[in-house]
Parts: sequence; structure tokens; C-alpha cells
Amino acid sequence: AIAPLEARFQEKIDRDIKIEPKDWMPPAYRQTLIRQISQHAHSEIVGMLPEGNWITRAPSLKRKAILMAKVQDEAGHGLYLYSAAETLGISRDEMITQLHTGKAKYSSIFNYPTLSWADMGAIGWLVDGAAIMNQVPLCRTSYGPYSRAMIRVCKEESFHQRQGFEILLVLSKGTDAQKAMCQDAINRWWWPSLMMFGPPDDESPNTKQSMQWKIKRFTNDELRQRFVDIIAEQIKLLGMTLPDPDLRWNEERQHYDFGAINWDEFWQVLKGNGPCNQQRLDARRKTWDDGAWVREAAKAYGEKKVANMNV
Ligand code: FAQ
Repeated sequence: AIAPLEARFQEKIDRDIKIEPKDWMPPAYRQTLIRQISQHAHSEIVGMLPEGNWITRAPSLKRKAILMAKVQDEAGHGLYLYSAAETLGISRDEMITQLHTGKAKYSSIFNYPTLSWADMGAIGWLVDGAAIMNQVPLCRTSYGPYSRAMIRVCKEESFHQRQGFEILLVLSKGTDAQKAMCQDAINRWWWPSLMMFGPPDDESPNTKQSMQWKIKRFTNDELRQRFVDIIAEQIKLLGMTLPDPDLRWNEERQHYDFGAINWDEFWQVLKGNGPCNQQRLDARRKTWDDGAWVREAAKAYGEKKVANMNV
């Protein structure tokens, strides 16, 4: 007797009525959301590591304060997203175990190293830029708690992107060494940021169903193209270039054409073979183990409080 329920569910989706935690939903819809939201949460948390690497080496007090605030925002995003996923019936412990055992994915982009200060600019501009392109439509995703979490996340990401672009703008007007550092960071982050949108549509097993359920509002390739179109214009303001000889405006399509993405590299990174996969997971596991005493203390305190109330 699940068919009428499914039909009513799809009708709600088609009418753009949000699905809320206590509403009936197909088990596969729930599982897809748990997968996507938890992976999104893990990305925010693992995403703190590449930038955390530069907090102690930021070139000025102002830059350090801004970078610390940005990395803290990412922790906040991770926490909203874990909370949104918990409304679907999975516990936070379970999600964290999935991350630490390598069962759950997180964004491929965070498996690349941050080699210079200019990388903080390139991450803000390109990585947060790609994140916004993907997440603004998620403010209209069909699951209520996820869509509401996205609104604040997107506001903060917009600030992150502006600060990244400004870092690069300053470097692009600096000494020859600073200009070279700026170009080098753009060269290294460009292709991995295009991979953030996921595999091409014809190799994306989840897109079709997720579009029908309005979990995703645009396909991977649609969002990637929009991103290329915007960045190909913004790069001109920096007086830098994108590392793609095939990038050119296509008058007929009214879009930029761009070169082939190295999908072998993408699938290798997903399998755990990127430059920093091991380092990132080790760092997360170590932080979890080092924090055991805090969890124990909080639990003991909670138990004491309950015991006192019973007196
Ligand atoms: N990395 O069938 P599809 C941020 C997996 S932003 C790793 O197309 P789907 C902010 C995919 O999970 C980054 N894995 O999948 C920040 C699936 O595997 P599974 C996070 C990827 O879900 C900025 C398989 O490949 N943003 O953190 C990637 O329909 C700066 C097949 O793919 C989000 O998570 C990838 N790039 O579409 C923080 C946004 N792409 O699970 C710090 C929400 C695909 O079946 C600093 N997520 N895979 O084993 C989404 O919009 C979607 O999940 C996509 C993938 C578009 C990422």
C-alpha cells in the first residue's frame, strides 16, 4: 500500500511543498538525503583543515582574524548540517563513524594541499565560489530543514568568496613574486574546483532521481557551466589567466567552452588516492580521539545534573 503514499509525496514535491521531518517519505528519499547532507557536513568539517594550516602564518593580524572567522563559520555550517541530517533519523555518532572509517565521502577538493598564502585567496574565490553556485539552488531543495540551513550558509559563503577574491586582488597588484604566487594558486585550484560539481551528468548515478525529488534543482553539468561563465569573466579583473587553452566564448551557445576535465584524477581522489586524503582523515580521527575527555566530562556533568534534579 505504498503506491498511494508515493503518489501523494510526489504530488507535494511537484507543487513545491516542503517535506518536513515527520512527514511520510520514500525510504530512498530519506537515504539520499542522509547521504548528501552528511557528506556536505563532513565537507565543511574536513574543509577547515586546508585553511587551518594558514591561520598561524597569515601575513597580518587583520588577515589572521578574517581567516579564523571564516574557518569558524565552516564549523558552524558543519553543525547545522549534522543537525539537519539528524532529523532524518541518523545519529551524529553514526555519521562521524562513517567519515572516520572511510564509508562516507566528503568533497574531493579538500584532498589538495595549501602550499602558499595565495591558496587562501584561491580557495575563497574558487572553492567557495563553486560551493555557492551549488548551494544557492539548495535553498529551494525539497527537504525543509536542509533548505533552511542553506539560507544562512549561503550568506556566509558569499562573504567568504569576497574575502578570497580580495586576497587575490591585492596579490595581483603586488610584486612580481606576489603575482606569480597568485597565478600559481589559480593554476592549481582551477581544475579541482570544476570537479566539485560532481561527475558529468551521463556518469552521475544520482542526478535523475534527485532532480525528480527536487533534492537537486540543477544538474552537475549545468552548475559547472554557470561557474565557468562567471569565473571566466572575473579572472579578467585580476589580470590573471585560467590554465585552460581551450577556454573561449561560444557566441552560438552563449556560454564559455572549456577543456576536458581529468575524470581519472577525480575518481582516484574519491577512492582515497588524492594528495592529502590520508592526512585529512588522520587529522579528523586524531581530533576525535583527543576530544574523548571532553565528551566524557560533558556526559558526567549531564548525569550529575539529572541526579541532582531527582533529589
Ligand atoms: N567529491 O551521482 P552523483 C563546502 C560522489 S562545499 C566527492 O553526481 P550527487 C564549503 C557522490 O557523492 C563542498 N564525492 O552524486 C566550503 C556520489 O557518491 P555516493 C560540499 C563526490 O550526490 C568551502 C558519486 O560521486 N558541498 O564544503 C563529488 O547527486 C571552502 C556520484 O555522483 C556539497 O556537498 C565530489 N566533488 O551529486 C568549506 C553540496 N561529486 O555518495 C570549506 C551538496 C560527486 O553515491 C572551505 N551536495 N561525488 O557514494 C551536492 O550537491 C551533491 O551531493 C553533489 C554530487 C553535486 C556534490
